Amino acid sequence: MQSLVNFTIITSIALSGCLVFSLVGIHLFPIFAAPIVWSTGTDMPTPRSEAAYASLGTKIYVIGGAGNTSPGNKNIVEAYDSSSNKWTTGISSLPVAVNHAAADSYNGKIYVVGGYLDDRVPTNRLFIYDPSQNKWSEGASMPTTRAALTAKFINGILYAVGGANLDFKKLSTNEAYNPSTNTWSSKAPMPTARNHLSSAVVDGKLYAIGGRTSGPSGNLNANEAYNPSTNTWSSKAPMPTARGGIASAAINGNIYTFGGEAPTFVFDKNERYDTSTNTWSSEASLLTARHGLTAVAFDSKIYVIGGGLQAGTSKPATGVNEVFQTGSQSPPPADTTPPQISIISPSNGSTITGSSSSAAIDISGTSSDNDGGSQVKLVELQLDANGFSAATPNSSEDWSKWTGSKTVTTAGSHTITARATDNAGNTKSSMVKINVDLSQGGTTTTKIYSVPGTSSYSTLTTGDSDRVGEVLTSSSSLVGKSISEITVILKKSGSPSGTISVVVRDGQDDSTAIKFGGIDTSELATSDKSFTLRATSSHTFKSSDKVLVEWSGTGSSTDQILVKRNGVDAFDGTNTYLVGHKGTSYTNSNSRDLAGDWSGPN
Ligand SMILES: [Ca+2]
Ligand SMILES: [Ca+2]
Repeated sequence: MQSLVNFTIITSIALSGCLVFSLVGIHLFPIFAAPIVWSTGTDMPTPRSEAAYASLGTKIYVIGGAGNTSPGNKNIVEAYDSSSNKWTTGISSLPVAVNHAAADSYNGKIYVVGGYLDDRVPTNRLFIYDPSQNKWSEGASMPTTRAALTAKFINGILYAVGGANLDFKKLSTNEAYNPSTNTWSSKAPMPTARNHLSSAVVDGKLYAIGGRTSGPSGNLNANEAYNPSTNTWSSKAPMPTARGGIASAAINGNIYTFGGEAPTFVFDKNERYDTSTNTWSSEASLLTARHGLTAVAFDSKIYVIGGGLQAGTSKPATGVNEVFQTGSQSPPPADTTPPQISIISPSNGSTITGSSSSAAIDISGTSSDNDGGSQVKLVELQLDANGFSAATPNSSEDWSKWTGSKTVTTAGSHTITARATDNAGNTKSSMVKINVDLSQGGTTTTKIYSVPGTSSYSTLTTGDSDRVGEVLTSSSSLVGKSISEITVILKKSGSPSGTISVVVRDGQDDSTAIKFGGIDTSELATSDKSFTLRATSSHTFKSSDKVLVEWSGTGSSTDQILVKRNGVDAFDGTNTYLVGHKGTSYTNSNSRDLAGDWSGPN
């Protein structure tokens, strides 16, 4: 290859520290503080674009794709061995010819999902290659038929994200395949619907980068991270150059994103995203501009193979194998330092007063990792020797402050332990001892409100409602009375997490006037359960005050807290009635009341 000869010269000059233009006048190689260079490996035997690809052992499998000079699909599979710089042929062909499919490997096998069959008809089929037998088998089909998607394994589950349907429409679909059960399930959709995107996995999260809305004129710079452990997405710094038809590979927490397709040209871009600093930088461009390419990292090198040389699938494809050396960037030192964790409340040695049967302990604290560390991944709470359950972060992935709740049902001394874990797996615990007094309970309060409830519920869930309770008008019999203890009846649906708060909000400014306590969602069942919470002080009701059960949701509308109510007006006529909260406003339901009992001090 002509360009290969030229390139060897450029590299050697670049290493000597001069700013150099390519002898063929195409490439400009800026000088980095440390040299980062491209070299070439053995070309792929069958030039192809829009192939699926996955690494397994020391090999890169390039699977199917579009052929050299026509959009006709291929079912050929070729594997490049990075340790010998040789291609293996004679691999069993994919059962169907497909392009724009996605692939990843797990447990010694390669999984290929979706893609376009002939005539641009998308498929939902899942094929599994076992190299030990050189055989393909078929798994359960993906629920949503699509092509130009991306798919990656995290902790043994394949997440298939985005893509295009039969009408070339962009998709936000996120579906997960479990090889051990051969079943698919639906996951939180990607915030920015797109196809022709790329992805890479860092620290157990899938980063979905770039893509487009439909054709190359709709290129996107979106960068969104999916955390399977919380089934939530978070927005990250956008890619500098909006591109689709790209490929990404990760090394040492950096994701390199190569190539892409514009309406009339193809990109040679190489942009690096540093997941630890949430910043992008420009890196040395591809030797050969292309789209629909493959990129796989081994050690400190990324192998960027094949692709289309011009915009459009029916244009010439290449088998070039260009190798990007990232070795000059020394890997960050491994994080072996445990994070810090502190319990702010309750304080060590404090006494907490409960009802006759239980006391709800609100717990809050702080956490941080060492400078340059891998950052806190999770804070968990434990009561005595019971199991740990996750606390609630300040905001998504921000554990600098956290809250949680535990319910104690026996008087006396109890231990609360908070444990922080960083992304490198280091842990640190902190504990406080508290004394729980249940002797005050049940004897010093008077019931001021009692509604039995029927089989009727208000739902707390993401995007629907985050508070439900009872509002008092100026004519309510409760105005002027005091409340210090409340019983609410709750059940759950789906997998809610975090803490439910029970409070009174001030009728004038909506601030929290009194908090009775928190209920850890792990204590809920799918059938009714009563929770009695007692505040350490009391609140005297004023007109428009609201007694509320509050929960902020998980991000998935299928995770729900169901708050029991009476289906008809059971207490104090329409002077006291059920209220919901959505967005920033309350909605009234004056023919119903909240189920439960309220008591105040004598
Ligand atoms: Ca650390
Ligand atoms: Ca009422």
